[in-house]
Amino acid sequence: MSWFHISPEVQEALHHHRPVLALESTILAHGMPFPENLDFARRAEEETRRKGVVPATIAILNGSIRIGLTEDELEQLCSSSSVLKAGLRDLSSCVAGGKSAATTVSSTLAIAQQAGIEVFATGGIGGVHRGATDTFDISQDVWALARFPGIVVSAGAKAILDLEKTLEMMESLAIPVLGFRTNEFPAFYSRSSGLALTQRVESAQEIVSIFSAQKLLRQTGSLLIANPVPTDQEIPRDELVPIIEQALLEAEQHRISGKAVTPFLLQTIVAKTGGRALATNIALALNNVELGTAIATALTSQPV
Ligand code: PSU
Ligand code: MN
Repeated sequence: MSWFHISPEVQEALHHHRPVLALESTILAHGMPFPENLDFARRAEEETRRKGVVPATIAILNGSIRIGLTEDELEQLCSSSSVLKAGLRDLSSCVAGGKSAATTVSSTLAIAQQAGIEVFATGGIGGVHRGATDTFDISQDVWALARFPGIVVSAGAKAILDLEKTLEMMESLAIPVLGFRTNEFPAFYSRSSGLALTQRVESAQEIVSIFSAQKLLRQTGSLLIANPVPTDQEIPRDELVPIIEQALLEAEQHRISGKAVTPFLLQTIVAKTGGRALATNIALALNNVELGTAIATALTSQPV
Protein backbone atom coordinates (compact mmCIF):
# COMPACT_ATOMS: atom_id res chain seq x y z
CA MET A 1 0.00 0.00 0.00
CA SER A 2 1.49 3.36 -1.01
CA TRP A 3 1.69 6.27 1.45
CA PHE A 4 -1.14 8.13 -0.33
CA HIS A 5 -4.07 5.97 -1.32
CA ILE A 6 -7.31 7.16 -2.92
CA SER A 7 -9.98 4.44 -3.01
CA PRO A 8 -11.07 3.28 -6.48
CA GLU A 9 -14.58 4.70 -5.92
CA VAL A 10 -13.27 8.16 -4.99
CA GLN A 11 -10.67 8.09 -7.76
CA GLU A 12 -13.30 7.23 -10.34
CA ALA A 13 -15.58 10.04 -9.16
CA LEU A 14 -12.78 12.61 -9.18
CA HIS A 15 -11.66 11.49 -12.63
CA HIS A 16 -15.17 12.01 -14.05
CA HIS A 17 -15.75 15.25 -12.13
CA ARG A 18 -18.54 13.71 -10.13
CA PRO A 19 -19.29 15.10 -6.65
CA VAL A 20 -17.18 13.93 -3.71
CA LEU A 21 -17.53 14.91 -0.05
CA ALA A 22 -14.58 14.58 2.34
CA LEU A 23 -15.29 13.50 5.94
CA GLU A 24 -12.86 13.60 8.84
CA SER A 25 -12.19 10.81 11.29
CA THR A 26 -11.23 12.41 14.62
CA ILE A 27 -14.93 13.04 15.18
CA LEU A 28 -15.27 9.23 14.99
CA ALA A 29 -12.22 7.94 16.86
CA HIS A 30 -11.97 10.66 19.52
CA GLY A 31 -15.23 12.60 19.42
CA MET A 32 -17.80 9.83 19.89
CA PRO A 33 -17.90 6.49 21.74
CA PHE A 34 -18.09 3.09 20.04
CA PRO A 35 -20.48 1.83 18.64
CA GLU A 36 -22.36 5.13 18.17
CA ASN A 37 -19.41 6.48 16.15
CA LEU A 38 -19.60 3.58 13.68
CA ASP A 39 -23.35 3.93 13.35
CA PHE A 40 -22.92 7.65 12.65
CA ALA A 41 -20.09 7.04 10.15
CA ARG A 42 -22.21 4.54 8.23
CA ARG A 43 -25.21 6.84 8.21
CA ALA A 44 -23.09 9.77 7.02
CA GLU A 45 -21.70 7.71 4.14
CA GLU A 46 -25.14 6.28 3.28
CA GLU A 47 -26.83 9.71 3.21
CA THR A 48 -24.06 11.01 0.98
CA ARG A 49 -24.33 8.13 -1.48
CA ARG A 50 -28.11 8.32 -1.51
CA LYS A 51 -27.78 11.83 -3.00
CA GLY A 52 -25.34 10.63 -5.64
CA VAL A 53 -22.24 11.98 -3.93
CA VAL A 54 -19.22 9.81 -3.11
CA PRO A 55 -18.11 9.99 0.53
CA ALA A 56 -14.36 10.15 1.17
CA THR A 57 -13.64 9.46 4.81
CA ILE A 58 -10.01 10.32 5.50
CA ALA A 59 -7.65 8.64 7.98
CA ILE A 60 -4.12 7.22 8.22
CA LEU A 61 -3.80 3.44 8.42
CA ASN A 62 -0.37 1.91 9.10
CA GLY A 63 1.36 4.98 7.69
CA SER A 64 -0.79 5.14 4.57
CA ILE A 65 -3.00 8.19 4.07
CA ARG A 66 -6.37 6.79 3.03
CA ILE A 67 -9.01 8.78 1.16
CA GLY A 68 -12.16 6.65 1.15
CA LEU A 69 -12.30 3.72 3.58
CA THR A 70 -13.69 0.22 3.22
CA GLU A 71 -16.39 -0.99 5.61
CA ASP A 72 -13.76 -2.99 7.55
CA GLU A 73 -11.40 -0.05 7.80
CA LEU A 74 -14.19 2.18 9.07
CA GLU A 75 -15.04 -0.38 11.73
CA GLN A 76 -11.38 -0.77 12.73
CA LEU A 77 -11.01 3.00 13.09
CA CYS A 78 -14.15 3.34 15.20
CA SER A 79 -13.53 0.38 17.51
CA SER A 80 -9.78 0.57 18.13
CA SER A 81 -8.49 2.36 21.21
CA SER A 82 -4.96 2.72 19.85
CA VAL A 83 -5.74 5.05 16.94
CA LEU A 84 -3.85 8.34 17.38
CA LYS A 85 -5.22 11.83 16.77
CA ALA A 86 -3.33 13.51 13.94
CA GLY A 87 -3.46 17.24 13.45
CA LEU A 88 -1.60 18.81 10.56
CA ARG A 89 1.76 18.77 12.32
CA ASP A 90 1.49 15.04 13.09
CA LEU A 91 0.90 13.92 9.50
CA SER A 92 4.51 13.43 8.42
CA SER A 93 5.55 11.48 11.52
CA CYS A 94 2.47 9.23 11.23
CA VAL A 95 3.34 8.46 7.62
CA ALA A 96 7.07 7.96 8.29
CA GLY A 97 6.41 5.91 11.42
CA GLY A 98 3.77 3.64 9.88
CA LYS A 99 1.18 4.75 12.43
CA SER A 100 -2.62 4.62 12.39
CA ALA A 101 -4.36 7.90 13.18
CA ALA A 102 -7.64 9.71 12.84
CA THR A 103 -7.35 13.08 11.09
CA THR A 104 -8.67 16.37 12.48
CA VAL A 105 -10.10 19.26 10.48
CA SER A 106 -6.60 20.70 9.93
CA SER A 107 -5.01 17.52 8.59
CA THR A 108 -8.13 16.42 6.67
CA LEU A 109 -8.19 19.78 4.87
CA ALA A 110 -4.55 19.39 3.83
CA ILE A 111 -5.14 15.84 2.57
CA ALA A 112 -8.41 16.71 0.80
CA GLN A 113 -6.75 19.51 -1.11
CA GLN A 114 -3.87 17.24 -2.12
CA ALA A 115 -6.43 14.71 -3.39
CA GLY A 116 -8.41 17.39 -5.25
CA ILE A 117 -11.53 17.27 -3.04
CA GLU A 118 -13.00 20.71 -2.42
CA VAL A 119 -15.84 20.14 0.04
CA PHE A 120 -15.55 18.75 3.50
CA ALA A 121 -18.06 18.23 6.34
CA THR A 122 -17.27 18.02 10.06
CA GLY A 123 -19.11 18.63 13.35
CA GLY A 124 -17.57 21.77 14.78
CA ILE A 125 -14.13 23.19 14.11
CA GLY A 126 -11.48 23.70 16.78
CA GLY A 127 -10.58 27.27 17.67
CA VAL A 128 -9.40 29.51 20.47
CA HIS A 129 -9.84 27.82 23.85
CA ARG A 130 -11.12 29.67 26.89
CA GLY A 131 -8.15 30.84 28.89
CA ALA A 132 -6.01 30.90 25.75
CA THR A 133 -4.41 34.14 26.92
CA ASP A 134 -2.60 31.97 29.50
CA THR A 135 -2.43 28.57 27.80
CA PHE A 136 -1.96 29.69 24.16
CA ASP A 137 -4.28 26.77 23.27
CA ILE A 138 -5.50 27.56 19.78
CA SER A 139 -6.45 24.72 17.43
CA GLN A 140 -4.43 24.11 14.27
CA ASP A 141 -7.80 24.10 12.52
CA VAL A 142 -7.92 27.90 12.20
CA TRP A 143 -4.47 28.13 10.61
CA ALA A 144 -5.31 25.27 8.28
CA LEU A 145 -8.52 27.05 7.22
CA ALA A 146 -6.41 30.08 6.31
CA ARG A 147 -3.90 27.99 4.42
CA PHE A 148 -5.75 25.36 2.37
CA PRO A 149 -8.48 26.10 -0.16
CA GLY A 150 -11.86 24.40 0.22
CA ILE A 151 -15.35 24.64 1.66
CA VAL A 152 -15.68 23.42 5.24
CA VAL A 153 -19.19 22.77 6.55
CA SER A 154 -19.51 23.03 10.35
CA ALA A 155 -22.02 23.87 13.08
CA GLY A 156 -19.65 26.69 14.01
CA ALA A 157 -16.85 26.11 16.47
CA LYS A 158 -17.26 23.81 19.46
CA ALA A 159 -19.13 25.38 22.38
CA ILE A 160 -16.29 24.51 24.78
CA LEU A 161 -14.23 27.26 23.11
CA ASP A 162 -14.07 31.02 23.44
CA LEU A 163 -16.30 31.66 20.44
CA GLU A 164 -15.78 35.42 20.42
CA LYS A 165 -12.00 35.06 20.22
CA THR A 166 -12.35 32.27 17.66
CA LEU A 167 -14.34 34.62 15.41
CA GLU A 168 -11.79 37.41 15.91
CA MET A 169 -8.99 35.02 15.02
CA MET A 170 -10.77 33.98 11.84
CA GLU A 171 -11.21 37.62 10.90
CA SER A 172 -7.47 38.22 11.45
CA LEU A 173 -6.64 35.22 9.27
CA ALA A 174 -9.07 36.45 6.57
CA ILE A 175 -11.24 33.32 6.71
CA PRO A 176 -14.71 34.05 5.29
CA VAL A 177 -17.36 32.73 7.73
CA LEU A 178 -20.72 32.31 6.01
CA GLY A 179 -23.85 31.82 8.10
CA PHE A 180 -26.12 29.31 6.38
CA ARG A 181 -29.60 30.83 6.73
CA THR A 182 -28.48 32.52 9.93
CA ASN A 183 -27.07 35.91 10.98
CA GLU A 184 -25.39 34.42 14.01
CA PHE A 185 -22.37 32.23 14.62
CA PRO A 186 -23.89 28.93 15.81
CA ALA A 187 -22.55 27.40 19.02
CA PHE A 188 -22.29 23.73 18.02
CA TYR A 189 -24.89 22.13 20.39
CA SER A 190 -26.95 25.36 20.31
CA ARG A 191 -28.20 27.40 17.37
CA SER A 192 -27.31 30.67 18.98
CA SER A 193 -24.11 32.17 20.41
CA GLY A 194 -25.22 35.80 20.53
CA LEU A 195 -22.33 36.63 18.16
CA ALA A 196 -23.23 38.28 14.87
CA LEU A 197 -21.82 37.18 11.52
CA THR A 198 -21.18 39.64 8.69
CA GLN A 199 -22.09 37.26 5.86
CA ARG A 200 -25.21 35.17 5.38
CA VAL A 201 -26.01 32.75 2.54
CA GLU A 202 -29.27 31.07 1.61
CA SER A 203 -28.29 28.25 -0.71
CA ALA A 204 -25.59 25.80 -1.77
CA GLN A 205 -25.47 27.62 -5.10
CA GLU A 206 -24.64 30.90 -3.40
CA ILE A 207 -21.79 29.21 -1.50
CA VAL A 208 -20.42 27.83 -4.76
CA SER A 209 -20.52 31.32 -6.36
CA ILE A 210 -18.55 32.77 -3.46
CA PHE A 211 -16.08 29.89 -3.68
CA SER A 212 -15.61 30.52 -7.42
CA ALA A 213 -14.94 34.20 -6.72
CA GLN A 214 -12.50 33.19 -3.99
CA LYS A 215 -10.59 31.14 -6.58
CA LEU A 216 -10.69 33.91 -9.20
CA LEU A 217 -9.20 36.21 -6.61
CA ARG A 218 -6.50 33.60 -5.92
CA GLN A 219 -7.34 33.41 -2.24
CA THR A 220 -5.53 30.57 -0.54
CA GLY A 221 -7.86 29.70 2.34
CA SER A 222 -11.18 27.95 2.90
CA LEU A 223 -14.70 29.21 3.29
CA LEU A 224 -16.13 28.22 6.66
CA ILE A 225 -19.85 27.47 6.43
CA ALA A 226 -21.62 27.91 9.77
CA ASN A 227 -24.70 25.67 9.67
CA PRO A 228 -26.79 25.69 12.87
CA VAL A 229 -27.97 22.42 14.42
CA PRO A 230 -31.64 21.66 13.60
CA THR A 231 -34.02 23.34 16.10
CA ASP A 232 -35.58 20.12 17.40
CA GLN A 233 -32.15 18.69 18.24
CA GLU A 234 -30.43 21.65 19.86
CA ILE A 235 -29.52 22.01 23.51
CA PRO A 236 -30.29 25.62 24.43
CA ARG A 237 -27.27 27.71 25.40
CA ASP A 238 -28.54 28.51 28.92
CA GLU A 239 -28.77 24.83 29.76
CA LEU A 240 -25.26 24.16 28.54
CA VAL A 241 -23.37 27.00 30.22
CA PRO A 242 -23.08 25.38 33.70
CA ILE A 243 -22.29 21.97 32.20
CA ILE A 244 -19.46 23.36 30.06
CA GLU A 245 -18.09 25.28 33.04
CA GLN A 246 -18.09 22.12 35.16
CA ALA A 247 -16.37 20.14 32.38
CA LEU A 248 -13.69 22.85 32.04
CA LEU A 249 -13.08 22.73 35.78
CA GLU A 250 -12.66 18.95 35.69
CA ALA A 251 -10.21 19.23 32.79
CA GLU A 252 -8.14 21.62 34.88
CA GLN A 253 -8.31 19.38 37.96
CA HIS A 254 -7.15 16.39 35.92
CA ARG A 255 -4.45 18.55 34.26
CA ILE A 256 -5.64 17.61 30.79
CA SER A 257 -3.60 19.40 28.13
CA GLY A 258 -2.64 19.42 24.46
CA LYS A 259 -4.66 17.36 22.02
CA ALA A 260 -6.46 15.50 24.84
CA VAL A 261 -8.40 18.63 25.87
CA THR A 262 -11.13 18.57 23.22
CA PRO A 263 -11.93 14.81 23.47
CA PHE A 264 -11.99 15.04 27.29
CA LEU A 265 -14.41 17.97 27.29
CA LEU A 266 -16.74 16.40 24.72
CA GLN A 267 -16.87 13.10 26.66
CA THR A 268 -17.49 14.88 29.95
CA ILE A 269 -20.33 16.92 28.47
CA VAL A 270 -21.93 13.76 27.01
CA ALA A 271 -21.74 12.10 30.46
CA LYS A 272 -23.17 15.15 32.23
CA THR A 273 -26.11 15.45 29.82
CA GLY A 274 -26.99 11.76 30.11
CA GLY A 275 -26.05 11.20 26.46
CA ARG A 276 -28.13 14.05 25.09
CA ALA A 277 -25.05 15.91 23.88
CA LEU A 278 -24.04 12.86 21.84
CA ALA A 279 -27.43 12.75 20.11
CA THR A 280 -27.09 16.47 19.36
CA ASN A 281 -23.51 16.02 18.09
CA ILE A 282 -24.68 13.28 15.73
CA ALA A 283 -27.64 15.37 14.53
CA LEU A 284 -25.54 18.46 13.81
CA ALA A 285 -22.85 16.44 12.03
CA LEU A 286 -25.45 14.69 9.83
CA ASN A 287 -26.98 18.08 9.09
CA ASN A 288 -23.53 19.26 7.93
CA VAL A 289 -23.11 16.15 5.79
CA GLU A 290 -26.44 16.93 4.13
CA LEU A 291 -25.40 20.50 3.33
CA GLY A 292 -21.92 19.35 2.26
CA THR A 293 -23.56 16.90 -0.14
CA ALA A 294 -25.68 19.68 -1.65
CA ILE A 295 -22.61 21.92 -2.04
CA ALA A 296 -20.55 19.13 -3.65
CA THR A 297 -23.40 18.56 -6.11
CA ALA A 298 -23.76 22.28 -6.90
CA LEU A 299 -20.00 22.51 -7.40
CA THR A 300 -19.91 19.85 -10.10
CA SER A 301 -22.94 21.25 -11.93
CA GLN A 302 -21.16 24.61 -12.09
CA PRO A 303 -19.87 25.57 -15.58
CA VAL A 304 -16.06 25.83 -15.45
N1 PSU B 1 -16.44 17.95 15.49
C1 PSU B 1 -17.08 17.11 16.35
N2 PSU B 1 -16.31 16.31 17.13
C2 PSU B 1 -14.94 16.32 17.08
C3 PSU B 1 -14.28 17.20 16.15
C4 PSU B 1 -15.09 17.99 15.38
O1 PSU B 1 -18.30 17.09 16.42
O2 PSU B 1 -14.28 15.56 17.82
C5 PSU B 1 -12.77 17.18 16.06
C6 PSU B 1 -12.26 17.73 14.71
O3 PSU B 1 -11.43 16.74 14.14
C7 PSU B 1 -11.47 18.96 15.07
C8 PSU B 1 -10.94 18.58 16.42
O4 PSU B 1 -10.47 19.26 14.15
O5 PSU B 1 -12.10 18.00 17.03
C9 PSU B 1 -10.36 19.76 17.18
O6 PSU B 1 -9.38 19.30 18.06
P1 PSU B 1 -8.36 20.34 18.72
O7 PSU B 1 -9.22 21.26 19.52
O8 PSU B 1 -7.44 19.48 19.56
O9 PSU B 1 -7.64 21.01 17.60
MN1 MN C 1 -5.32 22.47 21.43
